[in-house]
Amino acid sequence: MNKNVKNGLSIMLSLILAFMMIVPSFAEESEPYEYFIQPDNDLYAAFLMQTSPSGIRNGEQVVLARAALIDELIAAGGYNVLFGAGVYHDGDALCSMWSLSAIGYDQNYVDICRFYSSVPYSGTMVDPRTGEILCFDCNDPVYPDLYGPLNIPGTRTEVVESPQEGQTHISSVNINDCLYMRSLSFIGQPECTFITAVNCPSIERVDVRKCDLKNITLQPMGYEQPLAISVIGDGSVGATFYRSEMTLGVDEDVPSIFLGWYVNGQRVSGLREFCYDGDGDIYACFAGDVNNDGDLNMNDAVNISRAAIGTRDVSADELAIYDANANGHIDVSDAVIVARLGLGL
Ligand SMILES: [Ca+2]
Ligand SMILES: [Ca+2]
Repeated sequence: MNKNVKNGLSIMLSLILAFMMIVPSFAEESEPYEYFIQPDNDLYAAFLMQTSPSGIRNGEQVVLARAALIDELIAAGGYNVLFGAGVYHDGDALCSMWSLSAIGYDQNYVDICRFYSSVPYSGTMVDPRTGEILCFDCNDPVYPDLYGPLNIPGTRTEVVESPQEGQTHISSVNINDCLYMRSLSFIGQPECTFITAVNCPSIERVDVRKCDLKNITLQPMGYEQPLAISVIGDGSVGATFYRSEMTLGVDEDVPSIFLGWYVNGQRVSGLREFCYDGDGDIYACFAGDVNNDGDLNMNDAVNISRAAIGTRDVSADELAIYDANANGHIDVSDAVIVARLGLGL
């Protein structure tokens, strides 16, 4: 081959190689920068963008809570607040609340989903005995109010830590298909009605209580099928799980009439708290067994139907037992709920 042709080919090859090496880096730069692996990035960003009824985004709530503490420290005087540490724009997926880990180079994920941020600062004090000036470092937490559902299914997250009791207006929690999740805790959030943690084979600890939970679906370590816990009538439930032991409970501040736990229309326990090792559907009933015979069946459904059409008198005290969907009145849909439970549907 002609030497000039060879040289030409070599130069072309070099140029192609150089181009191939450069193009991916251009491509990377042209993509929007994502700090977390997917789907974590999009799901946590979406949570931070949710707003309160007054239009404040969750990300802003974090920044406002931090700013309030910083103002307080400045007003008190004598403290050096380390501004900037962990403060990010609310629209960013990166937020000072989350605890982060990395897998490989630049593959960040939220390992602990927690609901507080913190403000680092330093100060000085005088030792009362020696008069010596001592320096100290502090890191005070702030607990922002947060709104809307927490939907993080399929993420790499390993732990969900509970907010402080009464801290948030979070309405539901979905951590389905979180294969690395080890622990879920969610306690005392009064707006939260629904928690689902299906296909979470690594979960060895669950503690969900004292919310307003109407439905809890769990499939933690060792469960081949999910366990679905639902409320009938006006009440709320909780569940705790550690390794193989599942305990179901009725929240304390619910009305005093608790009929019991029902499976396929039959009462399996009348205790407010009890250990349960089954899966499938179980119902915490505050309503339904209107003839008080321990079962939910067509007899109850017929009695509720009669009350709904006015051919059976129901006193004000009895209303709660008939009102299966807890909407404040008796109608045919209450009868349908009880009939379906009685038939195991
Ligand atoms: Ca009955
Ligand atoms: Ca009703």
